[in-house]
Amino acid sequence: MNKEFANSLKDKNVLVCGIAKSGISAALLLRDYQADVTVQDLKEKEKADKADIELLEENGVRLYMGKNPDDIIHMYHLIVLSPGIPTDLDFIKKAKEKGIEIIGDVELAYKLSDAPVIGITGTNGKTTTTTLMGKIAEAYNPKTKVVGNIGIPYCDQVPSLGEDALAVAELSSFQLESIEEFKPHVCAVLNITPDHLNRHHSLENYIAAKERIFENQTQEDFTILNYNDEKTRDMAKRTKGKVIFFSLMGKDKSGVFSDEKSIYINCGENVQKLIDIDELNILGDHNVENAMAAIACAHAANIPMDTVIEQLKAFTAVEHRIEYCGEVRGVKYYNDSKGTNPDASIKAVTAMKRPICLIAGGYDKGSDFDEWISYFEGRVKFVAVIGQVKEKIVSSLEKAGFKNYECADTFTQAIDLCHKNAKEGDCVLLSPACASWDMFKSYEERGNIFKDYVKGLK
Ligand code: UMA
Repeated sequence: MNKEFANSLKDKNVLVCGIAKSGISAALLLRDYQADVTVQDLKEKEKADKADIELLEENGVRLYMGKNPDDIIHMYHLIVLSPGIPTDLDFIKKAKEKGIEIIGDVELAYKLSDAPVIGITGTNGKTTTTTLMGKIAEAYNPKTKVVGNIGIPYCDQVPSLGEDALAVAELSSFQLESIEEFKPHVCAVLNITPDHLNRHHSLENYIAAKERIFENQTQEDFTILNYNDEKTRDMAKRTKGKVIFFSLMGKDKSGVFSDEKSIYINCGENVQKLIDIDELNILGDHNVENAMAAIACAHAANIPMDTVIEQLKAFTAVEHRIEYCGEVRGVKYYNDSKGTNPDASIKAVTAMKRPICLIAGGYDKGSDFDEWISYFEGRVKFVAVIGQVKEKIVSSLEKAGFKNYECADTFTQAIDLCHKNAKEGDCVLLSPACASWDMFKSYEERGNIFKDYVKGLK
């Protein structure tokens, strides 16, 4: 804990931006330290969740709603940003010029807690790896808390994060963009492919945000990197932490690596076989990588390999990530609502063992869809296209000569189209390659609606 920071909060004027999960959690934590807190949100008070507003008001939090806080920022000494607030907004630039401290919710939680952190980032696989790592860590230390982008605000768990606890944090580029002192003892960068380019403006900026995960590490700390991904391999040159690589089909047999059959570790002088790949209950090469990343993190955190192996064998798919939802008339249905970018969706498309009727589209994050479509041949037989990005996907499909698609006006209409086009032995896969924010609150909501609808088809 940064005691000086904690002590400075009493009666300090703090502005928290964003009144959703992270902002509410940060505001309440700041109230515990007797800060004078205002929360701000672009949405009007009438449109906000009533219970949220009541909770904040009961706790003495002031509200500023319906616009950006440009007119009031001069009143604050500290601004705490929710992850969804773009850091290049005018009021943030203005606040920086005035020398006002600006941090994100992850930095706030880190400053106010004592537990060591295992931090996991990357474009894809974060949620699966974090969940698996959480199970492994919890089996070793019951005081483990899983936090972050996974849907549990870090600030929520601060009261339980004493010295003897352990935080396993899923971290997005949005969250890492606004850290200061945040220093995970162990961190992993799983892979990098273009994502969130509308927020970060360039791939370089996106990578720079991700790399901040090891910015404060020293030689006492560990950086786990994917050897097969050129961009993460290159990060080894820039971290001060001790590097452990993980590698699918690792040729040099060092770090954590696999061959066709098994996963091994070699972090000393000898190679130890840990588990056969067919003993894992998660599908696809990308999940072998996720398992290897968690093994490397566990090794760095001194967790015995027996515990790791036991948890690896028990672990099953994470909700919304190539989640099997059942069979209707010989057609299998899979929910991969967490496939929110082209690369994640490629992982799902290539993991399927049957011809695919695919539901794709959603909020436009500035992604390019050409490479994603190049994986369709011999795999995807029909696409139902939805959402704000519809026209962009259609033009990529046409360019690739893929004709068997239809556009749908609603999400359930897209499911119906796939249901109609699928034959016995096929599968229907929701793996949109896009965020959900144009039609849904979150990818969880999209995935749950899909699962409920599929139940109805049965
Ligand atoms: N808002 C403004 N001004 C703006 C933008 C947003 O006032 O310019 C307001 C919105 O009106 C809304 C609030 O900010 O009321 C939303 O804040 P938020 O987007 O930070 O939402 P939270 O519910 O706090 O969720 C955030 C993460 N969301 C994002 O990063 C977009 C959640 O990640 C995370 O689980 C949660 O904190 C807890 O840590 C979700 C996500 O989609 C899963 N992440 C992206 C991803 O994985 O690709 C990065």
